[in-house]
This record gives sequence, C-alpha cells and structure tokens, in this order.
Amino acid sequence: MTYDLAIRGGTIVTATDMYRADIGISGERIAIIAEEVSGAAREIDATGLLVMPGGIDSHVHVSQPQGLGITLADDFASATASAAAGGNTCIMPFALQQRGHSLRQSVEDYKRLAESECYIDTSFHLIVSDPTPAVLGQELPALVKDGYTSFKVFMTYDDLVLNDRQLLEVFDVARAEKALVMVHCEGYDTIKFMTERLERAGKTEPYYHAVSRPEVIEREATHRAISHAELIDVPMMVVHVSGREAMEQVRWAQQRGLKVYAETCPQYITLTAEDLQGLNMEGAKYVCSPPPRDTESQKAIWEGLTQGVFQTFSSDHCPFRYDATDGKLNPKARTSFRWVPNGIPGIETRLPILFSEGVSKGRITAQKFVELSATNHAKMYGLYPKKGSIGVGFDADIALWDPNRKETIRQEILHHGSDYTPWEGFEVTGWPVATIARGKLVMQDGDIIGDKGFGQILSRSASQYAS
Ligand code: DUC
Ligand code: ZN
Ligand code: ZN
Repeated sequence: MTYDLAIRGGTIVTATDMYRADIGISGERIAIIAEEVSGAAREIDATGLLVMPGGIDSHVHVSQPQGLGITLADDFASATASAAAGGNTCIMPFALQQRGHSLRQSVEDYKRLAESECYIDTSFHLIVSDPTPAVLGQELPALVKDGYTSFKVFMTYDDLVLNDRQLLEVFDVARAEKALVMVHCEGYDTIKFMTERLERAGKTEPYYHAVSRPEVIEREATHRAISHAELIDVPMMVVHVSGREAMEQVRWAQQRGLKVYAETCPQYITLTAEDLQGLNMEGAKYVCSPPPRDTESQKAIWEGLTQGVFQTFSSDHCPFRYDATDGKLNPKARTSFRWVPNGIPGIETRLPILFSEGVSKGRITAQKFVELSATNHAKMYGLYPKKGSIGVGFDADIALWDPNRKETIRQEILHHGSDYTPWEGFEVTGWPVATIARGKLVMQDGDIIGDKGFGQILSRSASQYAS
C-alpha cells in the first residue's frame, strides 16, 4: 500500500500514550501507524517533534452579532486561519438565536456565513435565547436530530438571560433529546445590582467590570444551574469556570455522582483582575466574563485541571478590536465598564499557553494536554472517534509541536482579526510548527498555506457524556 503523506520520525502523543512511530495518511484519514512507514508520495520529517491530535476548540465566537454598533473582529476565514496557526484542526462556534427569531433560521444564517470560508472544520453549538413553545417543542428537537447536539444558555445579559423556569424547560428538552446543555453561570440580578451601585459611586473604569461580577455571583449561579440539572436529571457543562468558588461547586456535584462537567480557559490560569487596571482604557483589553480573578484562583484552576474536575480547556475566543469605535473603545465604553464589549481573543494562543504553563512547567503530562485540548472536546461534543485522537481510521487532524521552542507571544505574529493580544510579551516554551487538517498541510512555520473553503461544516453525534 502507498500513502499520500507520511509523518516520519516523530513522537506520537495521545490522551493515553506517548511513543515513537511513523504515520501513513491515505486521503483524509490515518491509514497506518508503524515503526517505519516508507514509500509515501510525500513525507514530513518530524524528528524531534511531538505529533499530537490537532486541537479542537469547543468554545469560540465568530461573526456573532453584538450590541448596536459593536462588531466581532473575526469572520470564519480569519478565525479558522488563526486557529490553524495555533495548532487547531477544528473549532466549535455558536449559532446565536436572537430573541424573536427562529432558531432554525439562525443556524441557516450562520452556515451561510461559514460555508466556503473555513480553513479547518467547523461545527456549531446553538445558543437558545428565546425558548418559545415552538423552539422547545419543534425546532430544538429537530435541530438535535440534524446533528446540533449541544446548546448554550445564559443566566445573565439583558438580551440572552433565561429565568429559572426557562432554564428548567430547556434542560428538560436536553434530557429528552440527549443533547448537552452548556451554561453560562453568572447571576443576572446580582450583576445588575452591583453595576448600578458602582456607577452611582462613579466607579466606571474597566477595572470595575471585575468588581461588578465577583466570584460569589458565579458561585451562586453555578450552584443554581447544578441544582436545576439535578432536579431534571440531565447532564450539564459549566463553561468558562474562572476560579475556586465555581470549581468547588462543580467538584461537589461530581462527588455526589451528578453528571456535571466543566470547562476552563487560558485567561483563568494566566490573567488576574489587576490586568483590568491599566492606565486610561488599557484595562478594557482584558474585559471578559467571568472576569479573571487572582493568583489563588489560578491555583484552584490548576487543582481542577489536574484532579479531573475540568474535562475541556477552551479559548472562549470572543475577539474585539481595541482601538476601534466598534470595539473596546466605542464611545460609550469611556462612560462605564458596562459598555465595554465582553470578550478577548485567544483562539491562536490557547494551546501554546496550556502547553507551556502545563507541560513545560511540569504541572501536567503531554497526554493530559492532549486530553484537555482535543480528545475530550471530541468526546464531549459527539465528534469521537472521527476526531480527537491519533489512530487508524481517525481523520488525519494532526499538529506537530516543537516542545523546546521558545516564543514570545506578540500581536505581530498572530493571525486573528483583533488588533491586540491580552498576552503581549508572554513567554512560552513549546510551539506548534505545522498543522495538518484531514491530511492537508494547512499551516507550516506560522504561514497559512491551506485553502479557504477546505474546512467543512460538520454535524455531530450525541455526546458520550449526555445520556
Ligand atoms: N460568555 C462567553 O461565553 N463568551 C464571551 C462573553 C460571555 O459572556
Ligand atoms: Zn458565556
Ligand atoms: Zn464564550
């Protein structure tokens, strides 16, 4: 048998193993793993490199409508190029239902935006903001059957929040359809109360965004969501956990045998609320929700990562331009933190940060890195065993990493649509030097050499974790 591509001389890492072997790829799939694979049409020399599953980023926002006059900085072309440059081969953005709109129509609109634009594969979660009887009774069940097997709901934000009754109704549909429900756990009323009190006191700078959403607000909402999930008896994913308080709620639920899963993100192991205290409006660059906490919280997140409380490590990439009137420095943002768009770019830096802070600093093994960055995302969201590991029959989604390469994260080397990175000057050890998506080399040495439109829009099976 001959192969289209062979990756030779590298060390393969999966969520369970690390060993020296070659890989032969036929078409879009891995056809053989052997001590030696020769005679392929093309070879890549991976001597000295780690050969890992391409990253799967299961929490990103792309081309999502924001408030009036605010625009996300990435479309599907720039987001997927940036993801590929960061060692990823698949992303999972959200198709947001705006209130008063059909959920099905929202999905079709996003698909149209993504089609012919993606460098790597893309698969949508839904965001349910308007759970009408038609959405709950017809649209949602039909969409789950069509392969949209996960959806997010919010416990805060004027235009997204669901009340407790609505959360329960959505959870009930998730249970019946075996879909995985993802929950943004921060309390609407408590944030509103804090925001208005701070504004009355003239405390309006970006830093007060963090003060308006303390850990106790995230902890209360996390506990409430867990309680609702227990009542309905449905599995649930707590997204973007920021610190000890919420992490301990998840651990408590898991210890009681509940199917409660959790995700965390690079900002919660590297940034703190102090980053929001930059001069003038510089702090706006770090405004995201939940906000970064403190170094003790970072320790708690590592505890959760190493103890298995967290299944996935995602970017929550939600990019805005800083120096732009439709971004962080929109005219109203100077009047109060409440108008600073919520979110930071991170699709390209997620994996180098986890590798460097985790593997290079000895906190986690390379296998655990693979589990947190790829394998569990595929299992959690119904892409396994097509994606998420290196094995015969899997899509040839592979990232080659130089574990010793030192790099300084800088805006000028990134491919996203934002005009800054929160990690400017952050030093890492370990860097992705090539990305192969379904057998095709899409990134080499930081250059995107893939084709726009190569990435497919994928439907998914039911989550292994959702039943
Ligand atoms: N939640 C997210 O998941 N992303 C950005 C903003 C937010 O509140
Ligand atoms: Zn959220
Ligand atoms: Zn998000």
